[in-house]
Amino acid sequence: MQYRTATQWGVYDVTVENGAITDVQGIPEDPYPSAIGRSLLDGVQHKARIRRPAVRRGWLESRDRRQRGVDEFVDVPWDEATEMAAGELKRVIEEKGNTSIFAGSYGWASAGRFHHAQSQLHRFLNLLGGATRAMNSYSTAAAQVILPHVVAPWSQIELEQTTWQELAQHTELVIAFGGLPLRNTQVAYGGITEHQSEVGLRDAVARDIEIVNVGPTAEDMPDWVQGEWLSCRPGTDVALMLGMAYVLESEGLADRDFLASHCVGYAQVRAYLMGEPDGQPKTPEWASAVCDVPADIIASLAHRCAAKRTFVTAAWSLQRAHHGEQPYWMTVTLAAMLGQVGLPGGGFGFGYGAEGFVGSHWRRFNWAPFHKGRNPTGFAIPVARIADMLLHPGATIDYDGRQITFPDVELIYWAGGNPFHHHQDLNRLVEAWRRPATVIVNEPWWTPTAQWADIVFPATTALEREDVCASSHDPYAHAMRQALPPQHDARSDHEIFKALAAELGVLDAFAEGKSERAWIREMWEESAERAESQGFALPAFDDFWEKGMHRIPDLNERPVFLGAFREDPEANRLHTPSGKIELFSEAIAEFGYADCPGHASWLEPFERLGGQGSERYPLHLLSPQPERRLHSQLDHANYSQDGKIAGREPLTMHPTAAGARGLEAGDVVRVFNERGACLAGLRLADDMREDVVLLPTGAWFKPQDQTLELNGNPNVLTGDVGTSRLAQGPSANTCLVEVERYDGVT
Ligand SMILES: Nc1nc2c(c(=O)[nH]1)N[C@H]1C(S)=C(S)[C@@H](COP(=O)(O)OP(=O)(O)OC[C@H]3O[C@@H](n4cnc5c(=O)[nH]c(N)nc54)[C@H](O)[C@@H]3O)O[C@H]1N2
Ligand SMILES: Nc1nc2c(c(=O)[nH]1)N[C@H]1C(S)=C(S)[C@@H](COP(=O)(O)OP(=O)(O)OC[C@H]3O[C@@H](n4cnc5c(=O)[nH]c(N)nc54)[C@H](O)[C@@H]3O)O[C@H]1N2
Ligand SMILES: [Mo]
Repeated sequence: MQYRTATQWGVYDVTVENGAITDVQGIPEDPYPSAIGRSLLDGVQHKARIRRPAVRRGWLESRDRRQRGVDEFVDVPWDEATEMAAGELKRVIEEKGNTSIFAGSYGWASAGRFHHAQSQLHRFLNLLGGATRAMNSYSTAAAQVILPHVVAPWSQIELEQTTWQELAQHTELVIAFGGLPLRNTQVAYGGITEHQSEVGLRDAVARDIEIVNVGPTAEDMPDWVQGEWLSCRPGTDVALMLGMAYVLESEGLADRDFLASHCVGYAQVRAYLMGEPDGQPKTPEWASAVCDVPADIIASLAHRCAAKRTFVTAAWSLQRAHHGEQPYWMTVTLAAMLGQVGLPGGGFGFGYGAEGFVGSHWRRFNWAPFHKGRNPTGFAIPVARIADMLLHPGATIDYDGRQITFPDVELIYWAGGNPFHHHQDLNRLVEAWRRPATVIVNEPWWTPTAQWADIVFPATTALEREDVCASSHDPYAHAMRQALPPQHDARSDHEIFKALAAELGVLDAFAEGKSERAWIREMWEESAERAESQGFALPAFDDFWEKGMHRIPDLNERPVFLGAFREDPEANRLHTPSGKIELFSEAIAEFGYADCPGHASWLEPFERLGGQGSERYPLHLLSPQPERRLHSQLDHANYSQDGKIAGREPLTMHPTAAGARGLEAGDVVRVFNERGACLAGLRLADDMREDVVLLPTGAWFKPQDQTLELNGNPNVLTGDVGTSRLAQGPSANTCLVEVERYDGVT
């Protein structure tokens, strides 16, 4: 039998024979189906599945916290495990209050609107009085906080910015900081039907657009693009852009009219460029010493940008770094100086090689969600400050002009994420994670986070339940069929919370007496009302369910991003305090943060090549997204494992750097700094910087002890430092290391 399913990396037809998955095929609508789909073949029915509810022995016997992550687990029947978890939730709420429950529960889980693990968890906890939540994302925390001050809310930029079609038609020069790694466009949050990024980029290439990849590796641009590669040090893009801006200003190439009519604060930027406040003009020579791009190349890049219809774009990775607010503010500043914001194919945009929906022209539509209700505590921390919160209850941090005081967390509940994948400085997280009394996790697989819990509930995967996949940036809705019975004793997150809700007296409010199918139908009907108010119709639920797929109508025309603002900045004010692009922000300046001053600035990160820390650790480690999986998901499956070297995550290095260390391709290497160490399998590439190494995220955290991680998880090396007091985002890409051969036995 064939069943249609949807994932965060595409839609597939899955063949099931005799209860086992035997084939996975992309659907005809998808021009570039992602090969990650293959991991469903063996990854779903796998020995890594959690078979039954399990409780950690130390917690069960003595409420121990220190052996968390080390202890063995004991299988416990569903009703007993449910009683234990409910009892603990009740105790913590009564004794410590609701903010002592941390339900940050960040993570990507699976596609499907109803079985959205985090929404299920939040609805359940809201009915108990709420919990401490998390805000913003690991993906774009710095962007989400800085850009509304400067130009527009992040969600608007993400969904409305320039399309690939416009780029192909109007742009002459694309400057891509961090390249356009199509590898990442396999994925889109909530699901993706047509993988169109490669279509868009191929169109642009066919029209002979000049494309420049500025970054640490040529591999961030497909080789068929045949563009230029400008090698720069990671984390120094702001200096490079300032060098370009200096040239524009000093040679009279900045668009003074646009800066005067559509922006505020250019005077302060200009003064900074000329070195008035700090005695340092931001000349190309100055920039070159920081970013390692020759000064004449910086100057000529500025000249080329000013002479052409230029699109300046930056990868999301640039802002996942210390002072990550600055590269995005500077990207907007540079584009504003070029004066092409709001012109077709001109201006700025972000993440064209980050997710598959970016730059798509499809109609945006907000499908009805599974309603979470209101969090009565109203309390949230910046998502990446979790270890700080657990380690320092009662401490106060700055965030976007206000202050947040950390609660004393007694219980963590996680559903649909993997903090032992996503958080930085995992050795620090280990310490922090052992502070609360109880950790409860819903998971399909024995991931590191499940292994680091006290009570583990086995969750079904998307293939073991039914749902609807539909996301705000994709024109399709898909009926996700149940292809397999729940494996072993697994239950859907919804069922898990229903049982807990029954135990705690909120079952009626949580489930409203509805079956899962009834919820899905009701969400469809609410979406149909929303569609009607926007002038189009959805089919009746039963018709949709029978057909299995529906495509909403395209828009006739997509307006040019910020085009109306360009035409009439008074009538079409931006949502910034001045209504204009804020190259200098009074609001941010008034916060008085040294690590995020009033205009885009070059600020020394806590470590960098050619700067602090590089004498001891001469290699910059970047941890980009993995080619063969979504983060840590299905790392146990053959498709991910086939990409390993010597059984470990591949570390990519330049042959000269490897030679200097006596290393060869295929070697097991030890990657280390003062925060930690991991093993990896060595891969060589000669089209990258000699002082950079790349270790993708997502290998399952497997510590031999505090001093060595065995699978190649880069987050034992990264620093757990907020981007700044403004956004408090993650700084994963600010990281120096050394690499040596590993001859030990593991
Ligand atoms: N060093 C470094 N670290 C990074 C990054 C980086 O670039 N460098 N990137 C960061 C970014 S951008 C992100 S978004 C994060 C991603 O971090 P996460 O989103 O936490 O990573 P995933 O591996 O997708 O975790 C999802 C988990 O949900 C589980 N799951 C799947 N379906 C279900 C379900 O139906 N129910 C339940 N209960 N669980 C389910 C999966 O098994 C998996 O363990 O990582 C961040 N970490
Ligand atoms: N296959 C796959 N695709 C994914 C994901 C996945 O897990 N797997 N995850 C998805 C998620 S959650 C997200 S948030 C996006 C992330 O999208 P991004 O954050 O854009 O992706 P990364 O792969 O971390 O980084 C892209 C490239 O930026 C370069 N780079 C890093 N630091 C710098 C720098 O300081 N300067 C310059 N110029 N370049 C730099 C690196 O060489 C890297 O290859 O990807 C999404 N796409
Ligand atoms: Mo992300």
